[in-house]
Amino acid sequence: MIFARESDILGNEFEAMKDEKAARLADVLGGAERVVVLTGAGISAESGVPTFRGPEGLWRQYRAETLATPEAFERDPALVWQWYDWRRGLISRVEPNAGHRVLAEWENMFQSFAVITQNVDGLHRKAGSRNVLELHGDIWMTRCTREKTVRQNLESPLQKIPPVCPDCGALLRPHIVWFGESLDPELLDRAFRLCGTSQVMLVVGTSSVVQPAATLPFAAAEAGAVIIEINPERTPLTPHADLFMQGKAGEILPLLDRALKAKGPGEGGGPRREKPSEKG
Ligand code: BJW
Repeated sequence: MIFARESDILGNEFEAMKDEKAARLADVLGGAERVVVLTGAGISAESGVPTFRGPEGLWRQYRAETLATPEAFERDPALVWQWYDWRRGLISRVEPNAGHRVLAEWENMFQSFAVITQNVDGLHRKAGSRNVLELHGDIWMTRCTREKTVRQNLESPLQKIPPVCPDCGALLRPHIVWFGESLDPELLDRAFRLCGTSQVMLVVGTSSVVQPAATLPFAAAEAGAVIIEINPERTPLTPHADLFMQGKAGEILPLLDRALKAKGPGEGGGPRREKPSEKG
């Protein structure tokens, strides 16, 4: 009994601490006009899409380097497509969660609001976000390996693996950025510009290890933005974040949303980046 009560108290204290942090974050956010969010696989975890590097990570079963490289595709396109076909099937059956929905709603609450995502699952757009930069591509798009034509392909499961171009018969590949490949330079440039002009940057559900996405929060911080990280685990970014909200995106973002709405409209002057009062 004593243990149960003690853990209750600890639980309540933890919740109170979270609420207090959420209120502080709402102050920061409420005063901002330009907000940018960087998301990773963690934001889709509560929708049922496995992350890459967590305990449930895809690459526990399938080695990343076996599947997500141009060399792997050259060696065995059917294997790589089987992996994507499986993921497309899984993604087609899931829905955006509360985290995606809050971010979609926030697009209407700030003068400038953008989501930069490393995810290829399309769940931000499905939740209603319109200003989304998909840095690593889109799992529903294919690219002809000969003509480079990019097309939407919603077929799931795929009739033919590996699929071929309807125009020229060459092999199609997923329109996704694999290891060792460059990101779309225009898109990346836009992402860096957004980070360089934002007052607040939220970094949600990413392990912050894959470049160049992992550099974006540093660019934002350099330009004076307040960096808020949301993740159940600490990451290489955590020591550099101004505020770290430890927890799941689908819980923390609605908590922040409630705190923001309880606070009412902000003055919009923009938060100032004091040298991190709290880290981690
Ligand atoms: C929750 C949660 C919940 C759980 N709520 N959170 C040496 C140094 C620097 C760079 C390099 C280097 N060697 C090579 C490179 C470059 C390489 C790189 O960064 N490698 C590192 C791994 C070292 N990068 C590239 O190759 C990029 N291209 C490039 O840089 O070109 C120039 C160049 C080339 C070569 C050498 C040098 C320069 C391209 C990167 C493309 C990444 N593509 C992938 C695969 C796409 C396949 C697909 O999706 O189908 O994109 S990799 C994979 O990682 C995927 C993801 O978008 C990306 C990021 O992962 P993410 O989103 O962070 O997921 P996880 O699983 O890692 O983390 C999930 C997080 O969520 C965890 O923190 C959890 O705690 C958390 N979480 N539940 C909130 N409920």
